[in-house]
Amino acid sequence: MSTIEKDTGSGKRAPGYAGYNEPHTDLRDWLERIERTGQMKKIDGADWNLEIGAIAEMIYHNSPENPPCLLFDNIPGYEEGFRVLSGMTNSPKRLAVTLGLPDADKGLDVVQSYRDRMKNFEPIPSRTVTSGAVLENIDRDEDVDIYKFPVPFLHELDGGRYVGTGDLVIMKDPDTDWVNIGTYRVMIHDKKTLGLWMSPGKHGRLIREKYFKQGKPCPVAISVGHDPLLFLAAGNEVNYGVSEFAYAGGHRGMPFDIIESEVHGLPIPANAEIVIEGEIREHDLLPEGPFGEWTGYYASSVREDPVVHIQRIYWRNNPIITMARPGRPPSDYSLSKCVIKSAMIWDEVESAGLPGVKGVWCHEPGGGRLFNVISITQAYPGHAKQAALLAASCHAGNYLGRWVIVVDDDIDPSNLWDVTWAMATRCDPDEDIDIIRKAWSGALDPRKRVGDNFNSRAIVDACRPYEWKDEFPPVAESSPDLKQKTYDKWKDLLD
Ligand SMILES: Cc1cc2nc3c(=O)[nH]c(=O)nc-3n(C[C@H](O)[C@H](O)[C@H](O)COP(=O)(O)O)c2cc1C
Ligand SMILES: [Mn+2]
Repeated sequence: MSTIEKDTGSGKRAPGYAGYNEPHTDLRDWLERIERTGQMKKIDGADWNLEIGAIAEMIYHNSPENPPCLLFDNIPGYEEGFRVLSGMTNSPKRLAVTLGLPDADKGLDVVQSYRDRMKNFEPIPSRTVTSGAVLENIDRDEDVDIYKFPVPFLHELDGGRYVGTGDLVIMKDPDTDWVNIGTYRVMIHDKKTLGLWMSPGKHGRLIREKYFKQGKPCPVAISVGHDPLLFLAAGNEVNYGVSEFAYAGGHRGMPFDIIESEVHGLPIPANAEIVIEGEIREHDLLPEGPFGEWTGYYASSVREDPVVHIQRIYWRNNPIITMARPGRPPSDYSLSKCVIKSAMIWDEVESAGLPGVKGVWCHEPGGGRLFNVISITQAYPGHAKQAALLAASCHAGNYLGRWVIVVDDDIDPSNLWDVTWAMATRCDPDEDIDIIRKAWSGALDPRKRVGDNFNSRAIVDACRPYEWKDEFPPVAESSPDLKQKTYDKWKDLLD
């Protein structure tokens, strides 16, 4: 195992948490580092049928500041070593390790250092190699049996076992060869057939539509166990046309190694744990869902969806499924979602020219999408509205949003006390709330009926009105100076 290593001199990475200056090589190396920091809990003997899901839910609902990740082993009915990992990136400390950022106690610390990195960020394309641990075992055609792996049945009302939750769905655009990776849920229909649900507008769905239009099946590779850094890139909105491999490589400071898959030549991570390769055929349909989702509901109806026919399964010895169990928040990835989402929105609004951003936070009760707050130092008339509109409509903030709230820079956007106080006192609903109609939503929106993929957005200006902000009543709170003096005198009482 690596110990404290010298800086690679790339200049791109801050010294990572726990003394590592070099990126982890794969999920196993990452797990060793996490274990060393006391951030992992091993659980033996939990059943794939509902127990793994309920344990993860109950641990993450307790929501300590820095919860551990959970490594399930000795799953009844499966060989020792066939494991499931939950909550891989769901703490500020593990996010710091994963991204190679300085140690962090709070989500907003990670947002800040991610933001700093993005100022000089360059994507690094993947590198093709010919060997890697993922090739240790290859099941072909008739030997394929997805039930070989301890796939959890996660929530009581689910329509099946979901092998893909914290997954990477890898596809190639037939026109440009752009490789997209998205995290989309994957349900087992039978040992060789899977359901794959991609909401309209998601890049994987757009790519699938191109193949279908050309009358061709859509090739797909699905990694269901891998480096958590790839999961962070795949599960959040990287811009159209940018490969998530390159985006994750940019954060890593070096390329990800990929191997071309046997049947379709798709790039699969060389050190992935389990990768499924197959094709989606337009007219082979089976009912997909329901599935307990991140909004906290079983919102999408059961639909007939094109299935994935599995042609290969590549897997490492003693493979690990990386699971991300959605459900009523907090879930085993909701904090991670909020942090990355906040950082991406911050980056995008600044790239679009917005000055004066002090912080962005996408709150966990809104699953990192439905209740987002941006704080700014107001500098000109209309600045707050510009911030709200950009945060609501940039790529990272657009899909299935609901509330965007702009606050002044004395308000901590991650503190719901602060935010509700600002909404309660600085916002006049008639003057300060606008509604955007017919925005991008989807089947998971619990407030919309089946088939209605639009929703509306409330744009809330909870800043002091710019035109009379200097006359706004002063805040009734002791000054920092008075607080300091009082503290110095009354230290024993106040500590
Ligand atoms: C754990 C997890 C599960 C997700 N499941 C789905 C899903 O089933 N379908 C979907 O359309 N998006 C899902 N998403 C959201 C997409 O991964 C996200 O929008 C991502 O940007 C999609 O990649 P794309 O932008 O390349 O389309 C999920 C995200 C996470 C983190
Ligand atoms: Mn994409």
